[in-house]
Amino acid sequence: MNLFEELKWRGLIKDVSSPELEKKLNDEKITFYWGTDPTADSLHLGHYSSLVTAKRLAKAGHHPILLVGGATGLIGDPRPTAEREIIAYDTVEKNLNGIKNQVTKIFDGNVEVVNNYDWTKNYSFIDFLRDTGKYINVNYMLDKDIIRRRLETGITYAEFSYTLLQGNDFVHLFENKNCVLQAAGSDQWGNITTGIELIKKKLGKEAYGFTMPLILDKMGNKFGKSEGNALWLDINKTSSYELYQYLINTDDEMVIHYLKVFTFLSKEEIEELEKKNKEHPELREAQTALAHEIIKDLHGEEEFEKALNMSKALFSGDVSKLTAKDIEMIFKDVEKIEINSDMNIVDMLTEKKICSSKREAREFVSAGTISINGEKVTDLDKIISCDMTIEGKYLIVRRGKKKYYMLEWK
Ligand code: 485
Repeated sequence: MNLFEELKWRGLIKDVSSPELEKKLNDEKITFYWGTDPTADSLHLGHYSSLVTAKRLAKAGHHPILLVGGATGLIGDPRPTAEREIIAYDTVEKNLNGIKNQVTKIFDGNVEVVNNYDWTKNYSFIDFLRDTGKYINVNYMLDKDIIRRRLETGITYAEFSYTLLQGNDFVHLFENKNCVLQAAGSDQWGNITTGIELIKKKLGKEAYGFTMPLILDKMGNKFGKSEGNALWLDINKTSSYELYQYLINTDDEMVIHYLKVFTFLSKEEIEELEKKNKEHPELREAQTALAHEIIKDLHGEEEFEKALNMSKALFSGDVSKLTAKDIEMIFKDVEKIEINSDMNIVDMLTEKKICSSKREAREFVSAGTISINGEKVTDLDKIISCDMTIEGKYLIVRRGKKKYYMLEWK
């Protein structure tokens, strides 16, 4: 498979500006860019598909440029739904540095990072209107999907102009870096074509663009959100354990598609996993491979091992080897129940509402379905005390196979 065939096989091609792009990607070494606006100090899993695709092009010998939108981030790319909140200058700058470091790390330094603020900050309004605005017809802008969708609810002049800023970036990179291609998610098609149009009209030259389909989950929601929250690429914002949990729970119907998009596993390896998942879906080998590849590529092999061990510990109930830090991570979203004095097991289970009555608590304990920090408690007279806690802090109570409660000693 050549590069373009591979991109197609992986489901990474939605719109292409010209059929010539295929030959360019297969036979030449070109410079390409993709951009992101610093709306947060980290990218999230939704951005990761673009990053991996950029890495694929880079591996094939093309030169990657990541543009961080120090200028465009101050304006805001129109969303189909509503106007964006304006972001303060210093927040944009702080976010920008976070993203720059993150991407540089993911590319092992093999990426050129540029900031469009550098060539936009001194672009005077008059010059902008004469040298950029004059080339683009408003009718052409109104015809763009996102703009059209916003006309009913309203769009400010600032957001309306956004596409010209992004178009100007492409012109700048084309002229100064010989960058002939812009890639992005499919929502960026309108902005990419503005750039191509400007390059054609201003410079009389041809530039190229392609977009990737939006990655959705089985329900048609954007991939990479867990209960409405983004899964961040910054390990301090989203732990490997959380990433692992999200990825290991991928639907069988989606997992092969995600393996193609998000990993560097070969066609043969992915087809093998597809076969395995068909024969033994319960082993979740494809899901494990997905979690392994993404976590390893993002945070290193060790982080994957750690996440795997935490999950195993929870599954088997043997949480005794976990540290207080591990526990905080795993039970991040679980309500902490306070305990501050020694208590009999039955009283504790009832008072902390782990069991609904003393009778139920006694039954559970006698039946051996209650364990504390991985150890079964069957003695009805057992006293729960501070010296049982993990690092003087936590008691993990397990009821049955699946129910976990986190007690914090205060
Ligand atoms: O010259 C450019 C200036 C800004 C941008 C691109 C080129 C950013 C772009 N307008 C944008 O908003 N991108 C999104 C972002 O930053 O979150 C997302 C896209 C997604 C994918 C991803 O960036 O919505 O499709 O391209 C990398």
